[in-house]
Amino acid sequence: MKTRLLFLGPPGAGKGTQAARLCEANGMSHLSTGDLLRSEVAAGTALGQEAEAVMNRGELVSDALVLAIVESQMKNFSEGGWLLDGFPRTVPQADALEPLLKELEQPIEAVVLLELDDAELIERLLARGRDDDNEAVIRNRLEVYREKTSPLISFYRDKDLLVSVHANGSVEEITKRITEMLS
Ligand code: B4P
Repeated sequence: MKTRLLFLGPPGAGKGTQAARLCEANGMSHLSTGDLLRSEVAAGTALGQEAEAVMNRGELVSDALVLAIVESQMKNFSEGGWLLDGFPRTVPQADALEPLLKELEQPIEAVVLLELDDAELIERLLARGRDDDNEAVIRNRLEVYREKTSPLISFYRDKDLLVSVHANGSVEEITKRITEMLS
């Protein structure tokens, strides 16, 4: 099974849910930039204070800030592989990731794109009810995804790394689908 992975997809597609299951089952390191940013916010660090308002508007935190977090965490990657969840989210982040992975001599093996239609995304996020999960903010996050993150689909398709998975159905079904695609 491929164990050096990126998870890509719109907000609410289940990246965090599926990433946690896959990493647990396969002994991979799970790096979620969303979770790392939320811990900085909860701890009230300077970085968290800078990120909080941006996240609550449904915008993306600056590339420089996210890259600083990712770079420090990559040193702790497990031998068993890793999964970057919600990172990269922009083409500049993807460009910056390449030399970091080259230095580690650990190239990406696959980029998993989780796809789901907007109505279901909105329904799931409203049910989750995090601080950034109200309808106006969710719609903005979907716009931001289309504008800034979706160009990564062709970026990774051109590198022959993209694997698309339908993210509808039960959590277990989707994990099975992803695992089969990566075997
Ligand atoms: P993230 O933390 O990455 O969260 P997300 O995209 O909203 O959700 P995800 O797709 O992981 O869905 P989940 O599993 O939770 O980003 C939050 C914010 O952080 C961004 O808006 C941005 O501001 C900032 N950020 C993060 N990374 C950044 C970066 N690289 N650059 C700049 N800014 C960055 O699932 C959603 C809900 O659906 C859950 O309630 C779950 O229980 C439910 N669910 C999951 N699977 C389901 C299923 N099969 N059926 C029904 N419900 C399901």
